[in-house]
Amino acid sequence: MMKKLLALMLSASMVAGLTACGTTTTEAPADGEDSQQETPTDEGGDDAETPTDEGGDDAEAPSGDGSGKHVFMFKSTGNSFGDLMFEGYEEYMTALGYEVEYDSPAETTVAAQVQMLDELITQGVASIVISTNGDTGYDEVFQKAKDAGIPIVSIDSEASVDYRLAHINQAEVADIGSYLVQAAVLITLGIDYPGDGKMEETLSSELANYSGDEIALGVLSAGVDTPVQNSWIAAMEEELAKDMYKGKVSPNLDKKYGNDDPTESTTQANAFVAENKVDCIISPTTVGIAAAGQVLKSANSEIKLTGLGLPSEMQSFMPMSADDDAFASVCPYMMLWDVIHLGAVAGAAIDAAVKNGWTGTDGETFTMAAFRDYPEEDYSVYTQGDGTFVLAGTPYIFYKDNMAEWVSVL
Ligand code: RAM
Repeated sequence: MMKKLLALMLSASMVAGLTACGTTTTEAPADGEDSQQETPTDEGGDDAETPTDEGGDDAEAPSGDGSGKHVFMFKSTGNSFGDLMFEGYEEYMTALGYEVEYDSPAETTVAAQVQMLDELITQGVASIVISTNGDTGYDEVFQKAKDAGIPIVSIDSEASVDYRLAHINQAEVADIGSYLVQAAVLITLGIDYPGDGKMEETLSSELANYSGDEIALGVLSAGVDTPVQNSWIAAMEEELAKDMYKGKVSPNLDKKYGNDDPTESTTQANAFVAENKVDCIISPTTVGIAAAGQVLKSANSEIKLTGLGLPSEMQSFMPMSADDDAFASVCPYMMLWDVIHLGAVAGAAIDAAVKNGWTGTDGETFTMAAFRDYPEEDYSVYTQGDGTFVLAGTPYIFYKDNMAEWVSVL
């Protein structure tokens, strides 16, 4: 089940990495050599060249001309992660001639998103891509969209399976949970990133010889109800239930919630420092990890940090060169995925829905045109639990060997 974690180098190796990591749900491109492919912009808006014309197998007749406003809604404004997803979505969609709009509420709440959605649906938008703030509370407004024939695709944080066509999954939830715990324990043990695919085996042999105090991990999350962070925390708890951790690492995560707000996240990170009960904080949110980085650095704390972060926001808290001592920084290594590409995949799904009748049903496929360094690729819909998903990528590890390359990208 475990997919490979990649310490990713830019351009050619990005394509090669994705090819190597093709999964049963995402078809790998036929060949990986075409790292210089142009973005959809360069193909022009000519219908004959759009990915939709290559068709999914069971695509129906085009359901519309795609005119109107295509909305991308993140959890709230002021979050670079959302901005970067929108950057990818916008670039992909505008290259195909669509009109797009970035609409996110100021507050990271369900109510704020619902109110904004209601207004947009009344205006008659053409489609919605959304990262939600909660599991419940959207039924009425999503039903209104459904009645109006407005397709909904969720990204980053899931929307209800009853109303979305599919969820664009950044990477496997179980993998993210496992990697974060493994990284946090390795970091607590003072072990540098051991290399792609080597975290679990390194950890298992290190823990077998470990006889020190039980290691305690903290989590600085986003909102208490945020679907995506909660799914990752559940996956972390499953990882901690594995035999290799028994008696060595506490199965109980000390959880605090900063609500994806820099000030609240700083308060919660300060609480970790004041309580001084955990060895390492895992922050599965770009807002939380950056706030914790600042707090731990300023306090000169012995508590270490890992999680999901944007290289551009973490450069003061991470090693920036292969010669650096990773443990001189509060966060020796961390993870994320290509957020810009993720947003573009949502654009390709919307394009397929609008032009080609793609409904996000199990087994359906859509073709995404070449985008930046990524060659043209087919994405297949798969089912997990009650819902359908499209897998956009693989988690990447950011560490001293590649941080300098990535700070200007993500
Ligand atoms: C934050 C958001 C988002 C999450 C990323 C990693 O910016 O909470 O939901 O996926 O971090």
